[in-house]
Amino acid sequence: MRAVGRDLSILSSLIVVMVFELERRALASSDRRAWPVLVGLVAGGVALGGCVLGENPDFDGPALTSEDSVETGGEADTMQEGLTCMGGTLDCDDMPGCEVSGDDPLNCGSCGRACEVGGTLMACSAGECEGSLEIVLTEDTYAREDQSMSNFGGEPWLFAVNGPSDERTFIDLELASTLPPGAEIVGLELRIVADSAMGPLDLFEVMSPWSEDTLTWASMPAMSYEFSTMPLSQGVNTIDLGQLIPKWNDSSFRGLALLAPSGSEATIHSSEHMSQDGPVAVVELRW
Ligand SMILES: [Ca+2]
Ligand SMILES: [Ca+2]
Repeated sequence: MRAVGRDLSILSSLIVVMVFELERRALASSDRRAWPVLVGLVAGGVALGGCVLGENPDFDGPALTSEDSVETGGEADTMQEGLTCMGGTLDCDDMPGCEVSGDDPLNCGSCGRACEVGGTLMACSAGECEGSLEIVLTEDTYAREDQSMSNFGGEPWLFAVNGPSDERTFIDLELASTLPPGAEIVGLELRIVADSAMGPLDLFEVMSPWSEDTLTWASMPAMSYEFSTMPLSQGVNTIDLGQLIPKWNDSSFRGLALLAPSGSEATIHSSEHMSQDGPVAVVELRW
């Protein structure tokens, strides 16, 4: 295209020279036969001039073509020409043109950057991956006051009871191993299934390490203040934990404790329950 543009430029220049020469002769000789030729050459020169490909003064490379402009929304593509794709589009192959759209989940923000987590392809918007992920929480147990040395980490239920003998549920929110590197958590919910529920539950942050295999009433981890109270009903319950999102950079944060206030009690499916509907974290991500 560069050669064609140069040839057209030379042809255009020749026509201009011829026009000036004929104009000079016509004016000098008053030869009327020269006027139609003159008018034709002027028209041809203008027409050819409109087709001559212009050079970009900011760009030391070949002229842009109208085809390039249409394809890329105003700018020609291709890195070898030193130009960038516009509107979030990307040039990911060897062919001219920015062929990848700005919301391609296989090339999100850069070529080959896929919005994939655990085999699931998420959405891409304006160069950022985003989507919702359900993470099964496998570390859960409860502690029972009247059996203070017993561990219940392998049982199919979690209990929260306020009575003569209290019971407290612990659920770890360990998400880091599942999240893509650099992912920002923008939404967080806990989903649990209750076989029975009477009254609300109080939510506490757990602030020291624990394991479902060893936790007992006598060795309960440290808990912070009660940060929320959730209503609970029989069946599926979803609790907004958005206020815990800043805790993900806090290394002392070790999950949730569910305590029953006076008069409340709940029976919840654990991760060991045979119906496989134990606690789940629903995480809204962006990265
Ligand atoms: Ca391309
Ligand atoms: Ca468990």
